[in-house]
Amino acid sequence: MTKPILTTTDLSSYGKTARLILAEKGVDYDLNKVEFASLPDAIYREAFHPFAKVPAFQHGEVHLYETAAIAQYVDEVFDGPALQPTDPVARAQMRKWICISDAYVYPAAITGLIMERVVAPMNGGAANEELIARSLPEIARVIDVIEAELEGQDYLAGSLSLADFFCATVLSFLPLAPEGQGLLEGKVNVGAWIGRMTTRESYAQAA
Ligand SMILES: N[C@@H](CCC(=O)N[C@@H](CS)C(=O)NCC(=O)O)C(=O)O
Repeated sequence: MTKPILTTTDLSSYGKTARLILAEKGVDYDLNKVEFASLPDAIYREAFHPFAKVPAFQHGEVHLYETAAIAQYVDEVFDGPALQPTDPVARAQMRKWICISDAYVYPAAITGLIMERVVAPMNGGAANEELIARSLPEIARVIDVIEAELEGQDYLAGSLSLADFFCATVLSFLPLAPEGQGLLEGKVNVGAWIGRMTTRESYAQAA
């Protein structure tokens, strides 16, 4: 079978989710690392991602972008443990949590906090304090909703699924910012779940 190629940057949460899923499935793939600064280039947009994001995925003639699509394809095409439930309710729950990750978790935690508090200063810029202040209640809401969902269950869709690799990966970046660490304090279900996820072998492989 043709060896797939994942194109991503260092420090990409979505790229990490794709790498985790490839690792969980035991897929042998090549990693094509690009720089954030090169994403807007016409050549990158044409070859990989018209909207100038990572990750992008290639498997023979199949070219994909959008992490949820890549994750579904990898789970369905490659051997290894199934990461999508077959039960329609659990499957819908998984889809719901992937949508929540894209619509609320990533924008609040990564765009609103980590990019500002951690990445902007790394690049010599100043954090947008107003954006951070607006994002903190959104992050708190996301954590509270997940804390309640995980009462009495180990994973978002009941059993381990693609959804956990989306949401837990984003939230695992929070301790990089003091405010993020603070918001996680006392959230025992979320803390245990992030611990369960980040101690998986796949996290070490995708580090
Ligand atoms: N909807 C896209 C989002 C991908 C995305 O936002 N990736 C971030 C890195 S985690 C990115 O490429 N950011 C570059 C930028 O916004 O300039 C997906 O699901 O793959």
